[in-house]
Amino acid sequence: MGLLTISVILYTIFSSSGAFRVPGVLQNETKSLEPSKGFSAGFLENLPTANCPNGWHRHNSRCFHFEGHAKPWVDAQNHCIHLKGTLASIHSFEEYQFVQKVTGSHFRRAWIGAFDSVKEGTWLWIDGTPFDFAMWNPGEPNNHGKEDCVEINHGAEKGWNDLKCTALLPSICAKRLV
Ligand SMILES: [Ca+2]
Ligand SMILES: [Ca+2]
Repeated sequence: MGLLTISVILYTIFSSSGAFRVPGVLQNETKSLEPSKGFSAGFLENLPTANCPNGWHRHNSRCFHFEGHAKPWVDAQNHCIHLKGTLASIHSFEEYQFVQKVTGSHFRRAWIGAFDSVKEGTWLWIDGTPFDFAMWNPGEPNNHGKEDCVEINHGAEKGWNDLKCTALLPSICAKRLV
């Protein structure tokens, strides 16, 4: 038996046993198969992710992340800071449609980064960008019993509602690409 024949046999044995697979490649494969918090993975997979961290979705120059665990607004913001972002600001209808998709196929209610707790009726974004767009539901914002934080996907219209900041909701984080 020639050396070449032995090499071919050995290669066949090892490659079929997976011994030639690089550990790094295996890890990446595992990551890409991981559903995002086990929630609407198939739907979210269709959103672009280029240059964003795992679990974040790309839109223009920002990455967006859906946090499924319900929290008060301030805890949601702190969680976003921990992930090196902030609660998301939204500046156009097209951007809102993208953010709705990030919440999954059921368009779950979620906190975004708008608040009027500094001055009632004056809305600000926590990321410091101008408050130049809103998608309020009819009759909102109504500050009903003191509501200073904003949720999306509210009611049948799936628009925005001001809500008590202590309510427990999922949230949307965003960060700029560097
Ligand atoms: Ca208010
Ligand atoms: Ca309200």
